[in-house]
Amino acid sequence: MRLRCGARTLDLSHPVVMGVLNVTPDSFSDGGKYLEPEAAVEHGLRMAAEGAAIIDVGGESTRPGAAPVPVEEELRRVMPVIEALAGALAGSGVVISVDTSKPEVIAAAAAAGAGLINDIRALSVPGALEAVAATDCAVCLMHMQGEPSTMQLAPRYENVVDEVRTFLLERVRHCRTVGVSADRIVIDPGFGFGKTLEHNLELLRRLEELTGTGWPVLVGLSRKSMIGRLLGERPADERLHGSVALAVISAMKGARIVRAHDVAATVDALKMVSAVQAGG
Ligand code: 9MG
Repeated sequence: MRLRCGARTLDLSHPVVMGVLNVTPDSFSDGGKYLEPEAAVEHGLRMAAEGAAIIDVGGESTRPGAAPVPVEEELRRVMPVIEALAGALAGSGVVISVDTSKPEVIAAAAAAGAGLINDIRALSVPGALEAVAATDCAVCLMHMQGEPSTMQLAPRYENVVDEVRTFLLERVRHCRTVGVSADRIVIDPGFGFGKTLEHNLELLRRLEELTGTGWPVLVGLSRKSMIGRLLGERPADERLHGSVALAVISAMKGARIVRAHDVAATVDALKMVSAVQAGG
């Protein structure tokens, strides 16, 4: 399984890590830490050295309750970081991803060397689908019920796995209709995005129903509140072991990309999964 990300191609025959780089003042676990471009680039390069295959640069917090950011501000936050990382990581094989829903940011990031568009709104913003189609970037289509500002108020599903899968396959169909080739598409159930703890656990328990579709699956569970709750309301900076455990469970169930804050630990854990899977 290979994912075409602009000039680079990712080998997904074994699970890989996407390192989180939030250039925001208010993300839930690292908000404000990497707001200065120099600090953000240094952290991105550290995650690449630790083995991340993808660095995901985001300029708008997606935590529950987060407010939207104007396009000019999002561009001001992410573009210097993407430009610097694209230069520093040229030839390394590491893919730069941009976590955005805005067509203007998609176009600018792709022109600056990003190879993956990570969209929590699955290209539903007007113009986003066309913006991706005009590039040769890969795209991650994520499921979310509602919007970050309100999504955790009262999430409801009849059958969370069926509804998430149906939604994602429909978004894949839209992508294919505008000419995005199959080797550029990844799907993601969107853990914590308009889902209760029970919904998240059900999605994880039945993850094979998504990985079995044949589309590469990305999961983002790192440091999320479900881990805090399962460990007795642990704060975000004490969720490493829980995060690594869920990364391993996801990869064993076929996830190909694991979005993580703690790259070195997650890379080591996924190497264990690859070793076990290679023998099967
Ligand atoms: C930006 N972001 C935060 N959590 C995420 C998740 O679970 N998946 C993806 N694709 N992006 C996420």
